[in-house]
Amino acid sequence: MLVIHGVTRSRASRIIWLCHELDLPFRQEPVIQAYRLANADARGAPPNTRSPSFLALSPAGAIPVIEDEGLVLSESLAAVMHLTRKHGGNLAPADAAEDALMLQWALYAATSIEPDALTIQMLNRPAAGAEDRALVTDAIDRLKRPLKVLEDHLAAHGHLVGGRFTAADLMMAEIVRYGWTDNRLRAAWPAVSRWLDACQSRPAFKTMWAAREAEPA
Ligand SMILES: N[C@@H](CCC(=O)N[C@@H](CS)C(=O)NCC(=O)O)C(=O)O
Repeated sequence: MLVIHGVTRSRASRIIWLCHELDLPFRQEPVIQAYRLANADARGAPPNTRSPSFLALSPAGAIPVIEDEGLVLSESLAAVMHLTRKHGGNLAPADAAEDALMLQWALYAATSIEPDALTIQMLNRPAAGAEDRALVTDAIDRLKRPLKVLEDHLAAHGHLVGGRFTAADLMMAEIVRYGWTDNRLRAAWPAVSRWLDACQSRPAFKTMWAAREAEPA
């Protein structure tokens, strides 16, 4: 059976959402981010990204990691593409061109959107000081260019690839979600907001989200 190493409050959420979309059984090993623990190296600490057993599996020391029939794979988007291609169906690329487009959108999300979207999620707190608020505003400004690309594409096509919900939408939605914790983005990009709401109304997303919410913050 597929094993997913990583708590749901991590980028493992992408893979877990996909598994629910595909009705794919999996076992989850709840490895937690070391930085979330007071002492990750203490005897008796829960399995975490600095645990020797986890580092033996994945020297990069980051979750998620999957084990699939002997294949050990890190990088959440690689795992989503691998499982999508392997199990097929409507979320998978129908041909080489769709495969290339899905990869294009995944890489665009990871390189042009994720770093600033994460900054927004991590620093946008009610108690944020002036410095953090300025960093969030800078991140919102930098996102204008890639979000305009996304807005125009979604306004014209409704989805990223093939006129239907695919793994490309799933990967992008999980990255855009980080930024949408700031209402300025929701107000500025209506087509992206409508598309994100539709992605998050899918039963498979809701199943993943319920599991995520059940974990300690
Ligand atoms: N690009 C990687 C990023 C992995 C990553 O940074 N994971 C975070 C959690 S979402 C992590 O494990 N952080 C803990 C650490 O680096 O110790 C992916 O998409 O899988």
